[in-house]
Amino acid sequence: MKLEIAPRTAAQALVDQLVAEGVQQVFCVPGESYLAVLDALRDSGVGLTVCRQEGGAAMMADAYGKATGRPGVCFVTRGPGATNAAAGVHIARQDSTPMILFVGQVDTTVRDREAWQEIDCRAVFGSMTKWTAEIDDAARVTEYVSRAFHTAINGRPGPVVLGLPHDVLSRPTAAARAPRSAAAEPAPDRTALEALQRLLDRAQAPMLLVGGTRWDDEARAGIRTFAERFDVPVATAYRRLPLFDPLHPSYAGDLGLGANPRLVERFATSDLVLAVGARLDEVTTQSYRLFDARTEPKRLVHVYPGAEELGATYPPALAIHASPKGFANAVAGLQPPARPIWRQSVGQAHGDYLAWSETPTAQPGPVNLGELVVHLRDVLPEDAIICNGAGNYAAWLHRYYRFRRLGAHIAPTSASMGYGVPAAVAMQRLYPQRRVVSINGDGDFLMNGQEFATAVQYGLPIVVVVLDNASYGTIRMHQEREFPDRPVATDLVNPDFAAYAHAFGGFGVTVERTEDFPAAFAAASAAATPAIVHVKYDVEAITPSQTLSGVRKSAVQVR
Ligand SMILES: Cc1ncc(C[n+]2csc(CCOP(=O)(O)OP(=O)(O)O)c2C)c(N)n1
Repeated sequence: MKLEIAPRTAAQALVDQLVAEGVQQVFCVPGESYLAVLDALRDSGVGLTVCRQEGGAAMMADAYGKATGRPGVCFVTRGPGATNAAAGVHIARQDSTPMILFVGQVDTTVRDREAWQEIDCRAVFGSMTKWTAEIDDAARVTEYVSRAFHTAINGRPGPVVLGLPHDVLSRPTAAARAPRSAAAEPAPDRTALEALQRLLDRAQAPMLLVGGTRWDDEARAGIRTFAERFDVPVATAYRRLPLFDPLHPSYAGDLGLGANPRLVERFATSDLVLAVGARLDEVTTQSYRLFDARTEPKRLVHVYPGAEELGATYPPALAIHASPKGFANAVAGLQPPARPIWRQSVGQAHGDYLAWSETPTAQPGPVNLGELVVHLRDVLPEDAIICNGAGNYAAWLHRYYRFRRLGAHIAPTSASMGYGVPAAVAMQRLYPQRRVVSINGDGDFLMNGQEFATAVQYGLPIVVVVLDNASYGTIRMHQEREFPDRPVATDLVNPDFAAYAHAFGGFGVTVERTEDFPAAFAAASAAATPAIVHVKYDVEAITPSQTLSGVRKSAVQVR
């Protein structure tokens, strides 16, 4: 008997392919341009989070991609929706996050007339994505969606944008489901492993640097074993802290903004840097000063899953095209020297890290952000997820918090403000049982604070900490360095953030002294609703190691 299969529309085929790809949750702001997809999503079983601004929706998709390693999916309408979403696409690009942004587009019949809200997706997103296209033929919808998934997850992961012309979405299609995509795991070949063994045999002071995406527990454990067998100190790249357990005796710290000078010095004197998965971005390389591109590449081994990135920042002594997992499995066959001469440096490196991160520095004013972070470190469970955006406040978090599990920290390496609230919403949607904490500056928070309404709508008990110094503090710091005593455009007059939480239907509390934070945080955590802890602190406390007036004074002295 021949089975009659009712023809699906292109929109239904698209959603069916999302199901085939195992998508659990998509993020959107609705638009009349893609109603057929929304209708198909309604009964699909795929979770749907409706957001208040497309920038927030796209950041949620990025956070989903960071946490799961599978593409975060976001749907927005054309012109104004797509341009709002661009903020999240740029993050996914810089952060190597797999993500797919679907843009409801004008009818194919009116295209290129600059029809209402029409946007040229290829021109607008071309430089930010791995691939941008439009699906003009209903018969090929599955092919396009499947390719989008393969492109987003393979090599160096990143964002894909697919335009969905309105008229195509309602057309019938016979397109069959494609199999679920899986990323290829490139592994080093024998020649590369032999060359690496020779370099390790000759090394006097090797260092391991881990970063980038495409990590899972297996790859992380494999690299930990390698570090233990070779007794190599391990550092994490900027905002990739959870890639290595900070309390493991091989951990040496992170190469972020305001990195431990002793760690930077350790890299400067290392004769073999094995960078695994890290793109060697500007922050991690300490403004490209970690290596001298002309003289020092002989000490760099760059291991990266995307072949096109090898040699892109520095010409390495040895380039290995491998994913973290492919590399971690292969190096199990390498032999450490019988008695590595660098052994004692591991203990020193970990000691330097502990000394740097254990006890907060003294701060001006009644609130010490370091003490707040240490409190969170003490009370939060290991599987808590911390989300944040950008601002100097994050320096305390990076330095004093201890991210002990993969995925425990979700934050943009592109240092885009406004990320902490949407990311927390996405994480709590994905992991209802885990504690999710969003840490924000005051400027940072209001860039996407509207997504607090999304948290209320879905009953997500996220705890949002707003660190309010009434300033775009980071920029004020740079101002004092470059134009001392001439602040401009950096003072902020803020709302009462606790009242903001109440107005949205959440819980809110204000803190003005370090000693009041534990009770306020506990009350916020106990609330059945999303909560905001509004912390007011002195802008003088501008970094863990410098005051604002100290920055100004040094700048004046230099002049
Ligand atoms: C979307 C975006 N816009 C602008 C910037 C530039 N920028 C970096 S930090 C910063 C100020 C952050 O202020 P706040 O959130 O209050 O944190 P603070 O620096 O005071 O700790 C700005 C404007 C950015 N990184 N991202």
